[in-house]
Amino acid sequence: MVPFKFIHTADLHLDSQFKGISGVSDDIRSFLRESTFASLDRLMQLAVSEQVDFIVISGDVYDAQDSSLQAQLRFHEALDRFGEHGIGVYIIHGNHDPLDSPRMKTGKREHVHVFGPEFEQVTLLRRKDQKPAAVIGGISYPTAKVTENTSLRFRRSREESLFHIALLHANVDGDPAHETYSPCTRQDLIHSGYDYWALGHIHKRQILNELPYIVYPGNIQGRSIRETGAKGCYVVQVNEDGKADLMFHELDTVRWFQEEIPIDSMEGEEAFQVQVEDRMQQIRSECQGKMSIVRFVITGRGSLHEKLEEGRIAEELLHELHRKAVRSAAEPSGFEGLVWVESFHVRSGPWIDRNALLLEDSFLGELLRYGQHAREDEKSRSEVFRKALYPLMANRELSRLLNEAADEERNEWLQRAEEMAILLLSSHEEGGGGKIDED
Ligand SMILES: [Mn+2]
Repeated sequence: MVPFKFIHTADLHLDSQFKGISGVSDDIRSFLRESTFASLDRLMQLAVSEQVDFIVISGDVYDAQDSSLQAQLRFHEALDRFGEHGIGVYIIHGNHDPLDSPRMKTGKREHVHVFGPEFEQVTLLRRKDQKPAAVIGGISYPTAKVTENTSLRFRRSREESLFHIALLHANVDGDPAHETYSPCTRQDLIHSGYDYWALGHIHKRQILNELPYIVYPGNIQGRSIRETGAKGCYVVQVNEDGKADLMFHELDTVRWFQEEIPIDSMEGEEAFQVQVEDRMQQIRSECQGKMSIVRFVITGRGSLHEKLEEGRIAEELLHELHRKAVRSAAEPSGFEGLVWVESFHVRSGPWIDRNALLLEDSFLGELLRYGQHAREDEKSRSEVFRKALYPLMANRELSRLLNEAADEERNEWLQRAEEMAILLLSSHEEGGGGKIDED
């Protein structure tokens, strides 16, 4: 087998809108809008510096079916750059950019191959000597919703001795966090006889299997708080024995974080503020040269909870941090090391022994047991929600949003409601109900 090197990337989602983020200045907004393109530029530089033979893109090049003209032009520019360096590009389309959506045409480019809606295979030649190096099989989504297990169509070619790479945009083993398009199992892929499954669709980077390789490289730029951590692609080196070595490379220019701040042993507002600023400093040094966006989740139980619940501390601190961030973004190279606090989520509770309250023969004890049960039992949860949200359901938009909420989110609301009830009721009850003695 001739050794060769390639890049596996997927889910570029060019021109993502970053709709979930508010309060940013125009400068920051345009920096965010530019980030998917900046990651594409870094992908290009990486391909050139690593001297890869080719690159495979496993679907979702564009973010939306009606992708912008800008996204298309920037992608075509990147394709041309790959061509100038003799790097072949192999593309499948996914559920965000199926073949039937506008602007999907890549034009005539010798070095670019876009797979059609039917399974096909191409043999590829190594860049430096044009020796056959690998076979790539792939299928694009003809329309946005592919419910067939298309992985079963992959067959090894007659060029038995070559390394076989499969390009598929699919949900392997039914990841519930993503739409189950092109559903298949790990076993389906292992039995196919292919050496490397270059997958796309799930944005979380993961290697599901090593012999053969079954790989999600994740997206190249996180787009929301659900996509935290480093984002990038894999450089894959295949040696003479057909063994693959994977190396992850970061490509993101904006990185998302979710950080917990426990308040258990926190004395006052200043301690909270110091904790927040320390974390921001840590993130800044971890992400040099990048912008970061962080959501702080306040957890634990402590005396500070009551004030946090009231909202003023976090609101004022957020306002101040945003003011500083906007100011430093306006300076030259101001986005490097910029940390934008997306929000503070209060998930803490008052300084109270909840377990003791749960056992108590009181109204509050009863209420907590009721909440606990609703969180554990699906039937009673929907009953609680049906009754509690009834007045809001007449509003179409509200009822749509409420119905969309996942069980996890509903449980979080219940938990918040309980903490609020503890706060409101315990201060009016005789004896304070389960309050921890201060000593
Ligand atoms: Mn995607």
